[in-house]
Amino acid sequence: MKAGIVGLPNVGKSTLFNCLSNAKAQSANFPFCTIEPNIGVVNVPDTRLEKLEELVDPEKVIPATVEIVDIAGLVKGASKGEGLGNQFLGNIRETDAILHVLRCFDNDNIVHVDGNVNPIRDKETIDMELQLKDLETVDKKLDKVKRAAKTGNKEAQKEETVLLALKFGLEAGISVRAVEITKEDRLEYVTPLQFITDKPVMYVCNVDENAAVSGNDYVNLVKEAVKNENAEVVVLAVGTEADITELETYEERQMFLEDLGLEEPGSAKLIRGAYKLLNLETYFTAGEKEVRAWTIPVGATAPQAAGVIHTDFEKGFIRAEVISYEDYVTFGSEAKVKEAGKMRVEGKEYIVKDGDVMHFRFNV
Ligand SMILES: Nc1nc2c(ncn2[C@@H]2O[C@H](COP(=O)(O)OP(=O)(O)OP(=O)(O)O)[C@@H](O)[C@H]2O)c(=O)[nH]1
Ligand SMILES: [Mg+2]
Repeated sequence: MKAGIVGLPNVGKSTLFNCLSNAKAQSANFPFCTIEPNIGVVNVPDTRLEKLEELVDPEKVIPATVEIVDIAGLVKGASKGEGLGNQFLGNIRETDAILHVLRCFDNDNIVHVDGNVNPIRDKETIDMELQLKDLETVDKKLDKVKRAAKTGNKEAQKEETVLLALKFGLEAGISVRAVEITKEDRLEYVTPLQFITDKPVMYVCNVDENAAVSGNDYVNLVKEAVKNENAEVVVLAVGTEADITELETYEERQMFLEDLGLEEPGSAKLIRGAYKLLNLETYFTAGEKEVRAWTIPVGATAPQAAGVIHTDFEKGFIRAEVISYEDYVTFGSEAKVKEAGKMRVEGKEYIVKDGDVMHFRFNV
């Protein structure tokens, strides 16, 4: 599961990637600086992990991670191959969620490919290219389905109706995720086609440092424009945060953040947002050797969660011993939780909850 950073050229995508990940991407003040996607594995900041570390005092702590991909900038005409558009769109298709970066800062020295700063127009440019690409997919599929529908095939007729709804939506500038289609029809006909505009999206407003806390007029416009999309809008001073990442010590970085008026880097919020966007959550294992956060898809069962550690754990799953994070913190240790009778024994059907602290019993 990975989230892709998408946007026009030169809006700060690679700079953002660099403040998230230790894998340094080339960033420079010219459009199309990035061609090949940069892939980074990013730790997911989680205060619960720090708390468990404090309580257990383990030899090591391992956070959850999420994969972030920095993709080349898209321009108008990308869906027709402009600016290596087809290759770049292919890179976006391979991701599971989209972090859409919008330039919301003024600076005459940083080139804007369309002449001036206007995040709403920029968003529409990107959306349109992604939608046009999806329209191609719909049209291809419709071609096939139409023939079958004509012969009276009921199933094909149903599919045709759904595809036509998508087609009309896309032609009117509506992304696949926002076209009104029933849940069943979506699963049956829409999901398998892996539309780009069906991927969950989060908007990242790249602002300058004096807007890091409360945003600016551009950000307000973005929020207004996307208010019906049910998408998160994150405000981030990307350039400034990239500078902060370069500082040597934690204390220095913290001081810098406080000067900006931030308690934690905006990038931390963004990473957690990406994790959520990918529909991922965390359970913990907590022992003296290691306290660790493990990543599972929302809704995973106990055996599936065990399988993230080792496939044998899943195959030979017997039961799970579960402590909720809150109970762990309230009672302060596994032994005390047990004493209080708050440790639960759960079976194969148990749906793991975000924050569960777990032990698995299994045989191989
Ligand atoms: N002033 C200011 N400059 C920024 C900010 N973010 C990025 N920049 C600058 O803008 C230029 C482009 O940044 P990149 O991160 O390379 O942009 P990109 O979106 O990856 O661009 P492409 O790879 O060409 O699509 C660089 O010179 C950055 O230093 C910001 O928040 N404020
Ligand atoms: Mg770049």
